[in-house]
Amino acid sequence: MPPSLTVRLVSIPLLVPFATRFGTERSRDALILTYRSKGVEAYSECVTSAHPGYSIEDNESALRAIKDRLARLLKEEPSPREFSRAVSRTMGDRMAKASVEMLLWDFHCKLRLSRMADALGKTKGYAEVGVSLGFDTPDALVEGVCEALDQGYRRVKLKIRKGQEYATVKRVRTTFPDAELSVDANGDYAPEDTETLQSLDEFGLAYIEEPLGGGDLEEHAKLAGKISTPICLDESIPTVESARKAVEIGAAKVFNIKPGRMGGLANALEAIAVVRKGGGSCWVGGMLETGVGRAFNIALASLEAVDLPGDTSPNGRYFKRDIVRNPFEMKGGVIAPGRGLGAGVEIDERFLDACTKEKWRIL
Ligand code: OSB
Ligand code: MG
Repeated sequence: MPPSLTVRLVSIPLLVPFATRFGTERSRDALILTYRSKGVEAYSECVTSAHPGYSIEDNESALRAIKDRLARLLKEEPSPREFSRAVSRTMGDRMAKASVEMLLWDFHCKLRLSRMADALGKTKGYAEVGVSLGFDTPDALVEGVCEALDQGYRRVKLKIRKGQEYATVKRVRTTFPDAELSVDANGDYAPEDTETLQSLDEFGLAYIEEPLGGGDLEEHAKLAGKISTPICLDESIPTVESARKAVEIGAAKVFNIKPGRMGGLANALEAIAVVRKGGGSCWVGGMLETGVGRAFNIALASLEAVDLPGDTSPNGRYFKRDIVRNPFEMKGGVIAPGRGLGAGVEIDERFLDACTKEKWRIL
């Protein structure tokens, strides 16, 4: 059989809505890629969603990039690193590129009978897990944090927005004086808001993620000199070069590494190496992925070089039912990466079909 590439748009309801600065997600609407060749079935997920917000990319732009420009590169079955180099000559579509790159990791690992976590580097054999809580009422947040701590999560991250940050964090910190807490602003603040951000210094947060909008590394470096809470970057480090610059100028001490945001796992690995060499810390973030994308994040998060708990919750936190037959389980705040070949995902074909809104045969 000749190689084939299928892309599906799936929609899976979230157990609870996830509210951020970019809006409220009630379902995970994802592109799932399937590649079949040489007796192997490989899978990946594009981290885009139905609407731009976190990124300028969305499912439509990613689908077009895959169809019109990226799929044809699969014909040579390049290694993920060869693919990554080839697509680095063009700008943009980093999430779309990442989805094809991760498909190639899964494919080549399965061909070579290796596991993703081992192929990526030295794995600890487990990923430390934290959780990201969306906007909610103060009472609901306190309940959410309590539940997360009981479940063993090693860090709880609260989404914050301008005007509500102080009261929110104060309430949670007062209730949980010893919890490992962080906040994520998704760029809701400007340099003029420095005093507001300074007001959070009293809460002993592990870090504040993406405080300033616009992705300006110089402004983050200036802010880092004015607040005692360490800065963590997410949206403003879409490339290895931006991560390198952020390390060099002291824009952040902590780095949220998302392979989907950075154009793939090869770039994510390079960014992790740059960060650690420069004395920074890193963890692996998430984008509410289905079990497919989650498996890649967890494999990466299990590497020795990743030194902080990431946003890699078990599937069951987000989905009543997922499109995989082997969801991750968290024990003692850690998750073991997939044991199967490649990313180790076993697809629940029937549920995948039931969740599929549209399907395109691309190769
Ligand atoms: O900023 O880390 C973010 C979800 C969607 C888009 C951006 C972010 C997030 C999260 C959720 O914080 C992380 C997760 O997948 O659990
Ligand atoms: Mg973030």
